[in-house]
Amino acid sequence: MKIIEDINLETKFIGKKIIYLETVGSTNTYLKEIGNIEKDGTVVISEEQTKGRGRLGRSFKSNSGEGIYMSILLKPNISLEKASFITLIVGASIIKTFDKLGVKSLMKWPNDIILNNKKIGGVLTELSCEKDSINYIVTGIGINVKTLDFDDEIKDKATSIYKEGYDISRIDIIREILVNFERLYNLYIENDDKEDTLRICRQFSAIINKKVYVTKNNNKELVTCIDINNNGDLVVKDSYQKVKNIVSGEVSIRGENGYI
Ligand code: BTX
Repeated sequence: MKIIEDINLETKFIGKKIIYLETVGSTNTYLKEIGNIEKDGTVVISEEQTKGRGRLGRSFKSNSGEGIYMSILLKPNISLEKASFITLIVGASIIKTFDKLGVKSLMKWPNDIILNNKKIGGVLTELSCEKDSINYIVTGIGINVKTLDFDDEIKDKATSIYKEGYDISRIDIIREILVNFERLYNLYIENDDKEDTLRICRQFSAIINKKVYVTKNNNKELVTCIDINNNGDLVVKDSYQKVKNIVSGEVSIRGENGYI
């Protein structure tokens, strides 16, 4: 295990300590276990994950050396219901990073990053709570950077930056994500300012103005996405033209004719 104290990041606290691992089950699980003793902003990066996790018990394939598998520890003084917005902040930081690096990625609300209609990565935010207060938050980022071959079950919906024709180093992506994240996160935590994050989520949305299936507890409904509201909820219109807000959490979104 290598601990990098500073990789010349232009940040105040995010990534001031980076724990670098060759392999781990899951960077989120690892960081959750040491969340009490490590300081706010600590980052764990692994070359490989053997049990990379997605949402709702799903797995995230994390081949050695092929992607970014990274988690950030956060200790904000916020109420429980404000925590889910952090997933959108992370997503917006990733999208903004790629935009700057010339990669036109989109966000599939609330946590997937899409390139050319396929998934290049995702975000998994988890909380450690006591009663109604947050001990700490771990938010994890998985991005396929160099992967060329995907397992059969995901090969139709997964891709990587390299596979789509972009040769960008992982460290350049990581640096830019952490800088963008700290800025958007501070705006939110210090001033409750969500404007920039929401603007990016709306402008780079893969699903606004599209029909998608929303699945919750085996209930599948075809809706049209209209907007993301100021709370970060997805605003949709159902088949009876009724407008509803969808809160992230237990829902999955699928395109009308496939993944997106
Ligand atoms: P998700 O639940 O939206 O996506 C998981 C689903 O995506 C899987 O069920 C599978 O269908 C598909 N999938 C699996 N692996 C890949 C892949 N490499 N590329 C594209 N599609 C895939 C998304 O969850 C959130 C993923 C967060 C991963 C990070 S990595 C660092 C941190 N540690 C950890 O264990 N998870 C997070």
